[in-house]
Amino acid sequence: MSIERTLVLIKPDGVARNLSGSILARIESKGYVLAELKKVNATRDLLEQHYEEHVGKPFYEPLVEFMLSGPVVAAIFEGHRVIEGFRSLAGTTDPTTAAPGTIRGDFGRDWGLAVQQNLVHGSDSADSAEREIKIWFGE
Ligand code: DAT
Ligand code: MG
Repeated sequence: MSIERTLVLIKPDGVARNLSGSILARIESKGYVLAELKKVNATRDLLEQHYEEHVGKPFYEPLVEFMLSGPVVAAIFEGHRVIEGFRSLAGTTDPTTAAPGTIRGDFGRDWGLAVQQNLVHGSDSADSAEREIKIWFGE
């Protein structure tokens, strides 16, 4: 099996709450390898590409606005089965019910907003990872 790569984003809530180091440490502690890392002020154009699959959903516009509200940390992590491994570390989408021990479960909660501020994004398949890495890091 070949080594996989996944795109990880620390969303504006994670960066604003000074959790970037703690989140990256969990991923590294699991054994995945940090291949690329940068802090980015995302543009609407970039986010429209990134969240293409969610266009038209009720949370889409609040999601894009949230992702524009502050800097994001973008990273590429590598390792066998890192795509599913990171999704497991992140926990389920809703931070209120994400399992304790996960990033979203331990650091996240509901803030009463229209969008779930859940600290991190991780690619959900090999195709998404390839597409998203191109969007955030280029070829
Ligand atoms: P995930 O980030 O777990 O892959 P997703 O791709 O379905 O989840 O959705 C992208 C983001 O949109 C998610 O991280 C938070 C937000 N979101 C998803 N479903 C939502 C909902 N029902 N209400 C509010 N925000 C939502
Ligand atoms: Mg997703």
